[in-house]
Amino acid sequence: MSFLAEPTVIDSEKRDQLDADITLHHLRSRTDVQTHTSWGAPIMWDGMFQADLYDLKHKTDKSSVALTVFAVGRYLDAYLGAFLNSAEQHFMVGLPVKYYIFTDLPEKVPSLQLGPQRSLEVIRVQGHSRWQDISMTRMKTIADTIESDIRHHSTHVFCMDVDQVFAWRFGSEALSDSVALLHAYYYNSPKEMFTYDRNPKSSAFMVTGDFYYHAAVFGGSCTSVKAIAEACYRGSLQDKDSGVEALWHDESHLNKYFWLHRPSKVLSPEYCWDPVIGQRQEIHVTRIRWAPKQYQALRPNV
Ligand code: 5GW
Ligand code: MN
Repeated sequence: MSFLAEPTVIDSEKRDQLDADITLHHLRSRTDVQTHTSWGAPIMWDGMFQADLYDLKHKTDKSSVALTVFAVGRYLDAYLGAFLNSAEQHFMVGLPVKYYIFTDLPEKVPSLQLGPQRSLEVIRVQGHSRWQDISMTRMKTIADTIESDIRHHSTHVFCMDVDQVFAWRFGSEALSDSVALLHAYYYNSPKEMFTYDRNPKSSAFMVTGDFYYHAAVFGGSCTSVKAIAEACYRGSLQDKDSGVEALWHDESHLNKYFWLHRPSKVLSPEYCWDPVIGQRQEIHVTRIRWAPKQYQALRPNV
């Protein structure tokens, strides 16, 4: 209808200008690191983007973000409070955010003072005695929840491990159709070092790839993340039938998926850094930090 046409035109012009500004900024920046993949996806490093331009773009686009996290068994007490409190400070501030907490202990989810336009939903899941089974059903749970709930509330989804803490802006510059994270231990390594699944019997089997991605953070549009989660779940089901299990479980399947369907945006290891590695010249900020591992104390016997 004609009375709608005019504002739409202005909006799309504004949006094109914003996209142009954002791209221009990318071109000017960082010469010490790789800022684009061979297929043209940006690799996000501090200094190569202007945060307020992304925020303006995503507010104009009415982007909203779901954050899914599993806190099963002892991981809840150990990590969830610090994860959520720090997410309130740093994750997608200024955009609507909905947390989805999957746990076998809903009554133990810490209460939290949420900022405006931020909400939290707790969803009960079964605790399995074998982590491999939790891990496998995690992808199915994510896909099912995107279909039944998330896609009605949010335009984008991030899926994260709980054993980490936000320490700096993790903002709208991280949003894209499909988003993968460079693993802090492999972003600098020669490809031969990547720990892909090398078992030809596994559906996650691969020989070469682009990068080694870390499964602790991935995301994208609802449609893309649902497809990612479904493919990983299918892969692990197929492996179960073949009597094998991928070397790094979800992470192996995720790496296979992103090899076949390359991500539209890649996050530098700033977005999930292990402080144990120490100082590196190219790491100017650490946006998420791994919490210290406490495998002995926290994991069920596997
Ligand atoms: C993980 C490994 C062995 C046994 C149990 C678990 C486990 C993982 C668990 O008992 N409870 C749980 O909530 N998780 C979820 O899976 C957490 O969100 C956790 O961050 C994620 C991946 O497991 P991590 O963090 O132990 O795996 P790594 O690869 O980061 O060491
Ligand atoms: Mn973890």
